[in-house]
Amino acid sequence: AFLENVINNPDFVTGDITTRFIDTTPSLFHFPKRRDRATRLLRFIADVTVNGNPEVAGRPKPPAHAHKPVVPMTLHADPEPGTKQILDEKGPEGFRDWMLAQKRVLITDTTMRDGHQSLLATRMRTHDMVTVAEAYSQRLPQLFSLECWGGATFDVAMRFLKEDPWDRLIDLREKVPNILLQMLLRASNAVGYTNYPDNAVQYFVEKAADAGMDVFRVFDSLNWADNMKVAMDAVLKTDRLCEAAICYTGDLFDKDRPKYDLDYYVALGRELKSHGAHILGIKDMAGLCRPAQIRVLVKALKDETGLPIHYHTHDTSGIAAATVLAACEAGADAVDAAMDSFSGLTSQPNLGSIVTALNDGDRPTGLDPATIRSFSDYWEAVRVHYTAFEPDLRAGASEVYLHEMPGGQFTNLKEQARALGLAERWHEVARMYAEVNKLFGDIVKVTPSSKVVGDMALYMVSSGITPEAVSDPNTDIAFPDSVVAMLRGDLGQPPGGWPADIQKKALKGEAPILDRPGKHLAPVDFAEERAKAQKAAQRHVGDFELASHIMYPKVFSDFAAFRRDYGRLDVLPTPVFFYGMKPGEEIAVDIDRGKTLAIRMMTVGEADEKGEREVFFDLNGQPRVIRVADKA
Ligand code: 3PY
Ligand code: ZN
Repeated sequence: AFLENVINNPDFVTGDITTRFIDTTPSLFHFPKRRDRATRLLRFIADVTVNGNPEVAGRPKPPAHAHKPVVPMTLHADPEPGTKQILDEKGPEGFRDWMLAQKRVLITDTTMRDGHQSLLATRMRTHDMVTVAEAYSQRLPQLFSLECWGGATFDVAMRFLKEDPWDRLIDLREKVPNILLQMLLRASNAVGYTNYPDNAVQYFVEKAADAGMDVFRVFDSLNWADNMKVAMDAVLKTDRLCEAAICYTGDLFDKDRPKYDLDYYVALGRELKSHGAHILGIKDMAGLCRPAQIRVLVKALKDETGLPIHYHTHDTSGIAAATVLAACEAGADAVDAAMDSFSGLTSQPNLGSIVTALNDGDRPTGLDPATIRSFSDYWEAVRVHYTAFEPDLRAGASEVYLHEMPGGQFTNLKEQARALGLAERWHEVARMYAEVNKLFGDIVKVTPSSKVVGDMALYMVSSGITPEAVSDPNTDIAFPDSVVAMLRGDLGQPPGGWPADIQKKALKGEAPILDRPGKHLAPVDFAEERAKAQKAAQRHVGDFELASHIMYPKVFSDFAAFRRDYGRLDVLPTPVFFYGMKPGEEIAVDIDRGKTLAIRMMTVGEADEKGEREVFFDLNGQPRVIRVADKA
């Protein structure tokens, strides 16, 4: 088929080809499909129905009352113009000034990114987001932004949800043309866990902007502004909004920890402004900032930089909403919250309640609490379908002030501890996490530095290693690889550098790097990488997918293979994706604009002598039979 395509291609026929012919002519790879989309989808449904989805194996099931989430009513009128139009009209600097001129507090809804990342192990599927997206554009055009992309969502989408994160962004953009879309970008770590070459970071940012991203919240896991510059410059080139975030750690007022005092944050804020930030984010990823601290911090950063301030926190402590309200009183321009049913605990504080409280004061948000509730009801019904990923967490905990774990890491680490047989010793792990932070010289802990601290804490608790043993130059320690890499300087430099003694011990004579890790990484050769990606995927790979391959080559090729077998799975309702269908159940699946499949599951046959079962469907009124191997 490939040769046939080549021979019949008009450019080939006329001789108008270059050596880049294959790269630039994706249609060569459009072979007559062996299986049509409907069949591939039926194969997936049949397989999950017979064998289950390994992602939820052995996990709690949704309760019987789980039902289809009801999308808040919309009129399908043209949506009102919102923040997206203001950015398009005024450009990023004009937008910055517009933000500063607003009296109202601007609200970011984090439900589609940090909300589920922090509560449901990042498992929310594109289907549940895109289904409600148009309603957002119609009913909530007053929102500042939807945080809906980046952070851990990028790899989890491919790895576990078998969907393309770029499809998510492109579809949300199409359905929400009026509200800013926001992402979390880990500076040189992009959406990964390690530094990437500079041109890989630049490419990623450029593609995200092409796909519709508006606000890039850029942070560095050690608050190292030098290491944020590459990503920030890339954002500035796109003419979208560069929100440079300062990660908040420790306690602004603790005289015994003077490293992270007000002068530190103000100096960092100034530096980020000098790098071109349009907005200054305060990224309180563990939710450590209390009302007294935030008042001082917001005021100082605003006075000293003149930039709009956007405050982000987590409710692990149980009192984050108080801090958000204090931030607003102190002059924060925008704040983050999660829809009520995705709020609290390690997620963001409650959007509906914060809006209601702010509307009592002199900076009302312009948002209507009743409308918010109808969206929260939708998300509440969505959440029930993800029962398998609900954390074992019932109450806020002031213990967060001791361990300082980010909200997005907390349940993850707890799960890892359980897997190591340390479930009963969780509080010990939490205390050890604090000890490891001290051993590393008191650092900012946020992806990926937080993961390194977690690795070390788990290693020490599970192997019975004390902090004293780690410090003792005469006791040999088998440091986890991630720890060695971080102390070598692979993630960059913390303020004041790494403590020399532990660094020396971990590196065993190897010389650390002291400058930007990106300087030591060879630039990506895009043509070469595209060829590799195409080989792995066995088809043409476009620019978005190339960016996925550059971030996560193995995850991408596994995903591409899955996609080859089953097609786009984000079209399926969540219960079907995780649990398959029951006999008699019928679903309508939109596989394309105006193309809907009516799928009814009829019955599942007995396993034959080869261990295969026939699964009977009715597809748009026609009987279809799919054979699947029963793996039980
Ligand atoms: C991430 O990097 O994914 C985070 O949420 C950090 O807070
Ligand atoms: Zn967060």
